[in-house]
Amino acid sequence: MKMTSKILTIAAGSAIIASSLQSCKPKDTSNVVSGNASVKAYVAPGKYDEMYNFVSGGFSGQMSVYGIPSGRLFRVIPVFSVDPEKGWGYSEESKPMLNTSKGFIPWDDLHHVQLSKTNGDADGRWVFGNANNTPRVARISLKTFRTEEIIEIPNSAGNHSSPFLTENTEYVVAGTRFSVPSDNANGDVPINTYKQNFKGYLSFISVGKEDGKMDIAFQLECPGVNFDLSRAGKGVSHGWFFFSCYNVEQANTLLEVNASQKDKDFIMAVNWKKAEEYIKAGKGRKETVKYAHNVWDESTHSSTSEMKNEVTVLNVKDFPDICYMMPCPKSPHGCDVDPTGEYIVGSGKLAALLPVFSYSKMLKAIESKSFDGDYEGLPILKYESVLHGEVKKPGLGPLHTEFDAKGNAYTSFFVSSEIVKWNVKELKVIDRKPVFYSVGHLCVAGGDSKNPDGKYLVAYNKITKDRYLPTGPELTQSAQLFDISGEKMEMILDYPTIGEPHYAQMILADKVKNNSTKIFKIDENKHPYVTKGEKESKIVREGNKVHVYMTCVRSHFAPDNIEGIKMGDEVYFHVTNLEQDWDVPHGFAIKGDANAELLIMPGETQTYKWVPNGVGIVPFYCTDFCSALHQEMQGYVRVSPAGSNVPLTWSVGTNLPKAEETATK
Ligand code: RUQ
Ligand code: CUA
Repeated sequence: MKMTSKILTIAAGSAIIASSLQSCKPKDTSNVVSGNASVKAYVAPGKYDEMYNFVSGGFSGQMSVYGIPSGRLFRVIPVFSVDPEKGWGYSEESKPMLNTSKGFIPWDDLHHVQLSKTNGDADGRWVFGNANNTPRVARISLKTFRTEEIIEIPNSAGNHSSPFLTENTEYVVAGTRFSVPSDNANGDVPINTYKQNFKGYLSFISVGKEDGKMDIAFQLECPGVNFDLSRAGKGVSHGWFFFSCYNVEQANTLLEVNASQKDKDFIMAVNWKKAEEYIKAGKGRKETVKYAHNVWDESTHSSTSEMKNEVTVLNVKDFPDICYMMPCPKSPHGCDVDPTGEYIVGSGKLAALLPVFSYSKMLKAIESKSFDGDYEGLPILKYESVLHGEVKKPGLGPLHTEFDAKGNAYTSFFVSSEIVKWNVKELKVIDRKPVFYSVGHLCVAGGDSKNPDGKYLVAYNKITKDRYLPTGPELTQSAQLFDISGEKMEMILDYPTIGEPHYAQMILADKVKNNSTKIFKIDENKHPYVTKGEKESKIVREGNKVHVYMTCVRSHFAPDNIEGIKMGDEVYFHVTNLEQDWDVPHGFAIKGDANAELLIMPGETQTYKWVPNGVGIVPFYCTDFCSALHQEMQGYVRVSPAGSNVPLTWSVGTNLPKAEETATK
């Protein structure tokens, strides 16, 4: 009886919290884009956009590429989820990219993107993305707009706090959302032993200067909190990282109530340069773990997956000068650092103010040991001694903040559905604009860098009820574009998005567009099954494995008639696209097969694995409209019963000898 009433009290409490977290819908939805403001978002047909916008797809697991200011969608880049449209996860070459320590995983949840940086500014080389479900980080090339590398993260569960980059892309950093027992500990423990057994790990993934190759340099073992979001220090604070932490109560059930007990949670300041020194001095311990490292190689047009089994861990409790806790009001979510690196903004979802911390005050507080006890051995800095100041009554439900180059900050407010512009030094609100509705992240051009481009801001809204034509029970999410070049923000465009965009980043198109790959040179194709000319096309049988060395060019495949395939065979179509012209992919698909198409770029070889599922004639065709004679781009395979003696023959342009024999009989 007692138990029930306790549960009821908790449930009632959570209902109150939940209802106060519902967003309120602004009243005026009609006059959003006023006058001729939308002219500013107009990019005439045939003209290029000023910016590339890389947008996370949330539960789609992919990343999309938009033009700004037009809001035009250019491409969806498959990252963590299979994509039948592009054969990602279906071609033999791409399957290893989705391999993990638990085998092939076809899906994930991509929340955050971050562009690679040099000297604190986006350099246009790569964009990184996180897998929130099965912890992984991906690196995407901005030459090919393809995922080039995926690394799994051990000792983690729910990689939400990721990927965050240091000023020169020295590291991509990832914090675990769920604390869990470490991978090599006995995980078969009661869940209510959380406080003894569960740990929170931060992973520092090094990035190759030239090739971008990732490797887990070290991990920090921290108290069992939930890491939420983070930014690296920059400029003066380069060498530090700032992570928002919630659930410092270390609750393991009904977190919406139990992780909101304390008046303040923490922002954890991490001196990663110090941690690096300890690692170099051999202070880390080696731990046996298992994680996949998958790399795409553009010279072979294939990927490999390697299983790794060791990681170096530093327990921060043993090194008390690495981590310091800064108290931050009520469940901080966003944790953002201004362009100078001096100010750190914490956004407490349940707080009625925005605290701004000062890096130089933090250093002084550390030096003078201005501590307020400790959290599991980590010094807690006094709130007042690290605080620059508070923005009072900024709005309800602050989530994320980005910056312009004029000393202003822009914060998204989920509950009050608005973007608020305020001055970082003076902590004064300058402007506020409603968004429709319930904004999550926002993105200012270069807004997390040392030299923001300013000019544009995009709000990513979770709810669009009554804003667009209804599409059944699920409605699209939206992006709303603002011109922020003036004192007041002006909404200039509103458009639907795909997936569930969380975060996005923008980069000047000029930093990317001229490096974009147009074709792959066929002479440089090192795929083991490449066919460099139509005359070289052939079929090789090795037992029940049949390798078809096939070419395609407008508008035929070679060979396009194949006989002698038998039930029980495993057929590999290695299709080389001989085109050397920009934007002439060919597709390849087979009737009645449980596979997706291949989409083969000019100069590339991709492999389709086919296990015939019936005797008879099976057609295949090109799926990408490649010429006026695209519809003619097709062929046949004859499948005979197992053990039959139909010889293996192939041809293009002539009839198979066998067929002629039969005809003259
Ligand atoms: S989160 S809406 Cu997954 Cu980046 Cu804040
Ligand atoms: Cu090739 Cu259509």
